Amino acid sequence: MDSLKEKFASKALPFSQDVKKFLKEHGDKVISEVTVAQVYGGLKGVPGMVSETSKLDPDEGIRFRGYSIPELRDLLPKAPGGNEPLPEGIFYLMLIGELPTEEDVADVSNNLGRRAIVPLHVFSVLDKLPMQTHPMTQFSIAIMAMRTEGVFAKEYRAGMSKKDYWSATYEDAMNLIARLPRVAAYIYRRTYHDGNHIEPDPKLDWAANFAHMLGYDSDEFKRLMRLYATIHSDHEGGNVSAHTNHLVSSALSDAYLSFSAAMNGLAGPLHGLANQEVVRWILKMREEIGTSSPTKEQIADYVKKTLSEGKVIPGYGHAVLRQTDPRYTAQMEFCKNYIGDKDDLINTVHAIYEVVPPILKSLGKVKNPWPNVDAHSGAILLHYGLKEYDFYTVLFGVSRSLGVMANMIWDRALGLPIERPGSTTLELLKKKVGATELA
Ligand code: CMX
Repeated sequence: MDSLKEKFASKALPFSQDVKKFLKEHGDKVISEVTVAQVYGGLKGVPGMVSETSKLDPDEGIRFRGYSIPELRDLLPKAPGGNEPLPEGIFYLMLIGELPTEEDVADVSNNLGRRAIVPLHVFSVLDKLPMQTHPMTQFSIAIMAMRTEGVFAKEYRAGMSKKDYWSATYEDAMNLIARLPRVAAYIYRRTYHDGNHIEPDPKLDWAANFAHMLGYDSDEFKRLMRLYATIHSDHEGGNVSAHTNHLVSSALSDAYLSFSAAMNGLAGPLHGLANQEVVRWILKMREEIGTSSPTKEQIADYVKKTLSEGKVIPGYGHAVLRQTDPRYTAQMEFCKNYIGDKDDLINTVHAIYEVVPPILKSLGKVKNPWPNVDAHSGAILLHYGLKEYDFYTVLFGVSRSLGVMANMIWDRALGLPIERPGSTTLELLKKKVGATELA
């Protein structure tokens, strides 16, 4: 057993006993009520699952095991000479529940490095797909193609005991996290660089190696990828990608089946695809207005036009957050440190931040007029030359694997059952609230 797995086992056993005891003593206590509007409104605010890796506060934003993003940028180990956290560190924190030391992070990095070989048939599958296949579709298919290596499915078939589910899931989760950067980089190079692929460099950390395989070898881009993966890794349990993984895996579907499903959810424009939509929207605005530096007045007019066409402003709003997303702020700070005010597109992103919230507020229905993570990420990628915005959600997906896989290992260790919420009908709801006269 590798040392990370051993450490997890030493944490998971007492924790699951704690959960059992808590459930026995308090399992019948009521913690929430559900309104009719919530039943029709995507169950927002209804606690329906447990996720220990991170918790989202509407005003303060995300905390990973209790630590905010600014705290983690300070506390998590960095690569030599770098000043952004290594994503291996946030994975360790989410999985083990403690801040890692430099050695812990090096151990995770080496562990992933040992597992990083992608079976050749995955590349053959990708090579068969039409070039116009969206990168997220390619990504989801490639994850499914990797399932031939699945440990959980093989051991389940061989009669694995329930108590070993977490162990087989750990193996699949780690293999998946290790291999996703190579698969994603392969998709990028085949789609946009004539199949001119770049071999991994085993001396690099997980995010830097990803940057390298994509073809972006500057220190700054490697730093960006470390920050990007860290801030995109998790956003508590109920967002579409995390929840999809949790739901699908509750049927004992393995990490490949569950994560591929999660990526199909991430590929929706109201979730992860918003990062490509933001850049598409800004480029279209620049084209229509005829300038690369639109004024605030021009931006305001374009925002109003977008709304009048019955569309949303991508990158703004959130189902839980009610303030500026700290993941947006972290990227703004990255720009301040490394890019300054010389990039027109990034300046426009910051101008949009001043223009959009008052307009969205004035509509009177938007619960959160502030920017989310996706409002910023694409512009920085474009600054470094990664201009193929259809690929951006794949970067989000690779990063998101850290959080959802940590959760999946925990779900198996806790032996969580199949998920099966109740559904209802309008007629039953009317009866329940005494509104039969409306029938
Ligand atoms: N632009 C225009 N209208 C918006 C809006 C926006 N950015 N955000 C919300 N609204 C509208 C909704 O469409 C809804 O309108 P209707 O009542 O006419 O249907 C109304 O305001 C109320 O919505 P809400 O309760 O404030 O928001 P939801 O929780 O339903 O949806 C989200 C949240 C993120 C889907 C929504 O804000 C949105 O569509 N934003 C733009 C897309 C985006 O940036 N998504 C990325 C989110 C982060 C991520 O997951 O990566």
